[in-house]
Amino acid sequence: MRIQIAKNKVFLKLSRKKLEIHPLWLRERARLDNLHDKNTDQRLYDPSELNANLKIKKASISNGSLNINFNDGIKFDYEIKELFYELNKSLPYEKPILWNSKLKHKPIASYRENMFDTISMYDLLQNFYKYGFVLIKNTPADENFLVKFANSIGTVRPTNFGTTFNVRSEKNYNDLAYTNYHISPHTDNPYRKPIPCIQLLHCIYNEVKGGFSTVVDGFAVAEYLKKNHKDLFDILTSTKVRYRFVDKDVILENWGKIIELNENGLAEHIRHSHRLDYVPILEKKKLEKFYHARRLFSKLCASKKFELKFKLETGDIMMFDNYRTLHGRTSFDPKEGKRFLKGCYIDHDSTEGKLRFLERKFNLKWKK
Ligand SMILES: O=C(O)CCC(=O)C(=O)O
Ligand SMILES: [Fe+2]
Repeated sequence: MRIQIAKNKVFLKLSRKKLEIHPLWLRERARLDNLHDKNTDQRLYDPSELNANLKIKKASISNGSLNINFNDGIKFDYEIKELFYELNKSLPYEKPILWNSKLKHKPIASYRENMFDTISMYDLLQNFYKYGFVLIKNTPADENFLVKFANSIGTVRPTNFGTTFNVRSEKNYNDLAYTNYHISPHTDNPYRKPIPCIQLLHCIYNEVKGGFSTVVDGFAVAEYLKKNHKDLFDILTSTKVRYRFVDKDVILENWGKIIELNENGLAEHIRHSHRLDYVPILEKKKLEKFYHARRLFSKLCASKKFELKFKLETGDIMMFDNYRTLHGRTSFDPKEGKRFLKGCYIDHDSTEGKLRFLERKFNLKWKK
């Protein structure tokens, strides 16, 4: 990337193309005190009201900054690196590393008091984005701790299950999570609008013999399907399924694909909850294929190849991306002892916002 100036025009030279930078693009990035609020850095004017024919009167480059003199009297020195930062990366985290049950080292962090604004938290969050989950060991096994932890990253998102929810075997339950049943890999709450992004489960007690936790990289399963069963992959990426939750107080419903792709054809959102999904009525042949695809998807998720199984211990927090990682648990016998997890949700802007904050605080850049 290079900046060139010719006849009061500014050009950005990239490896394969050269483009002229629009004067308005520069002008609306001029952060002068009378144009931007000091506390918030927000604009104090509407850039749509700038003169549409704004011109650059004079441009020069010195010591990594681009100095522009506009014909409306505004002068500004732009730090070139900062001005084009989105060309290098727009997200503060690395690309996902797809994994299966052979994953050698689970992403694990050890909790320390006051770790929230430290490099350890930055590493923890990078791991969360790389693997779609992270285990935090040695946290205080106190029922109120989870909210404190989650709110130190971002903001807890309450649902009709409450600010937090109690995962333990109950007599009166409105979700199978609150039983002792085996629950195969699923994503949580695909019936909500919006669907909770990140789930945290904090182990207070796990005294039973069973009650193992499972996690699966949904993006890895999607990739496997794409490579080996493209027709089945295609049906899961194109059929919208209805998800529904019912209890005595509310009926929640939302539609979506089991594998949702982004504009680059990569999986960006997995929805799978075999206990509350309803595919709409379709041609029998199409349903035949859909059922084949869903059967295989479920089977792969619960297979030795993809499913990671381990036991949460008192004081562990498992934090996972509910748009990527499926989770479940094996059944347990509540007579053997207590099994009690505290759960809550946060959104992706919590983790992303925290990463950007830590990046700014420590002047960090993830290695490409
Ligand atoms: O009991 C568990 O380990 C997980 C239960 C579950 O699926 C949930 O709380 O969302
Ligand atoms: Fe769940």
